[in-house]
Amino acid sequence: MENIIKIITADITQLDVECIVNAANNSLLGGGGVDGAIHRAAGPELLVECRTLNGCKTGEAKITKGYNLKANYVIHTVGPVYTGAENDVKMLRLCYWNSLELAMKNSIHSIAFPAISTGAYGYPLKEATEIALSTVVDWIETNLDYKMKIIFVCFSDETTKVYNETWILFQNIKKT
Ligand code: AR6
Repeated sequence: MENIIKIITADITQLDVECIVNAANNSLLGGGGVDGAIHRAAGPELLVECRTLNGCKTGEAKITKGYNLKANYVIHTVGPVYTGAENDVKMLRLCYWNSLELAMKNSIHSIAFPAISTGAYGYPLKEATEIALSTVVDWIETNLDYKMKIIFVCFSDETTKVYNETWILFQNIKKT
């Protein structure tokens, strides 16, 4: 599992992978945070294509080209605005799951995720990280015949620390 999943500190817009995931909003017409950074780096054509998609429901995912990005594709997914309700978990899980399904459907074999919902949408980082890691591991185990390299891109050392700690914890739980 270690060579399939990687945790790094980076700006997701600079990555040389087939596909990066955008933590977007329901309009898919851009915003702040990682969404704003992706639109700036991809250039205005990304917004033109996004306008044709008729938005995106929370937990769902839609794909566009990457334009000026090194990545060929952007998968836009919409995380939940954190409320503390049980449905948040379900929605955040769906973001990772549906992004991976869509990537596979498009024959993509490398994908980079930001920490969806943990910025403007207020999801507590530790909880969101547990959901991100467990969902991706479940997906890999469900699709063992499909080769997918998954990179978790943390935007700060603090986030990376939480991801690494959660990953170690997770490995220990799996072993017992
Ligand atoms: N590379 C990687 N991660 C980043 C980058 C980057 N360039 N920039 C920020 N992050 P957020 P959300 C991290 O707020 O919580 C937008 O306005 C950031 O540090 O981007 O899902 C949308 O349009 C945090 O850990 O997304 C929506 O309205 C993580 O990305 C709303 O924000 C997510 O933070 C979505 O909120």
